[in-house]
Amino acid sequence: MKKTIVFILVVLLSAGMLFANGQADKSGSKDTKAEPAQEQIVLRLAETHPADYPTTKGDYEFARLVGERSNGRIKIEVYPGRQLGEEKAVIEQVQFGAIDFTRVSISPLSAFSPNFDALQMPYLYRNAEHMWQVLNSPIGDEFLNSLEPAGFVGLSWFDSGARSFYNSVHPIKSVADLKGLKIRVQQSALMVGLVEALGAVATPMPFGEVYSALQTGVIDGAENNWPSYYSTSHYEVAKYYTLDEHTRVPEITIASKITMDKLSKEDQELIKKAAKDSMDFQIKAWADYEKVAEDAVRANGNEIYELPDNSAFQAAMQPLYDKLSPQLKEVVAKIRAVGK
Ligand code: GTR
Repeated sequence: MKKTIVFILVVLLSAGMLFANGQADKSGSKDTKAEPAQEQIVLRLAETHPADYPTTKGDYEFARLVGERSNGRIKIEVYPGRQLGEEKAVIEQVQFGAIDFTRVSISPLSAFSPNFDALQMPYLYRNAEHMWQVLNSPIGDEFLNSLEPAGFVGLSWFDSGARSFYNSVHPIKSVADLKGLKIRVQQSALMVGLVEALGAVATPMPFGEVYSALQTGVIDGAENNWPSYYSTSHYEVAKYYTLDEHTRVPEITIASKITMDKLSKEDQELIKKAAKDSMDFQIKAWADYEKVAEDAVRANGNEIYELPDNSAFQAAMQPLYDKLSPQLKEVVAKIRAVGK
């Protein structure tokens, strides 16, 4: 009896295998003879952060969704850790189609599309929720679409928390404490103006050069969110961190317009949707890592100063608002009105 069952099982299993092989052969011959397989499209995405950083995790999720929804026909290769260059140089390459996608901070992007300054003004948002209300409103989409004349297709937003100052000289407890400090900023005119408005000396510099500049004393400090302060190890060489939260600067994923124009309308839509659908994943990864970073920096014994009141910082930055063009002033007013 047992033997008979085993025999039947073996027969069934081999039949199953034959069937599976048959299927493979069938689809194989279908691909190669009747209808040639569609060619795989391989696209590259540049990311400044390392592979385990939350924005990079968001990039991988975007790539995964595109791969899954196109049945592997469109492959997005993510290059983390500045392998394809520093942000400004990467944006230039995306502009002329040498790199297909990048995830960047909107600060360096504003050199290519100056309206983006309106989205990263100091103390613009009441809190994180307000920023997300804006980005998820038609205003957010208008910003994404506004990149086309500069040669980009804006795809999606990622979280980047709030940026604050850190330095290796002394705790910053008031605007006066910033006076004369050499502070690294992203390659953005607005960020230069922001640091100068506080009486410090702005030093624009690519992200990857900041650690050694801090270590060798070329600069006294920089500004960033918890995850970047931690993941870059800047916290090891600049131990004073003041939570002034001067800006919330959204991260953005952009595509080269040259790349997108070569794709079918359906593929363009698939990519746009996948990018938007990767946002929740990144926002969750961000929240998790922000906590990990803060805990690690505090455990390291860094001196963290929580400003009881940031009104003096806010007042010092008013000249930046006064300098905005009438159009951007209007956009700022629209942003402020969201959720009120
Ligand atoms: C980070 C941001 C990076 C880069 C960096 C910088 O917060 O995620 O894309 O812009 O700041 O300060 O250069």
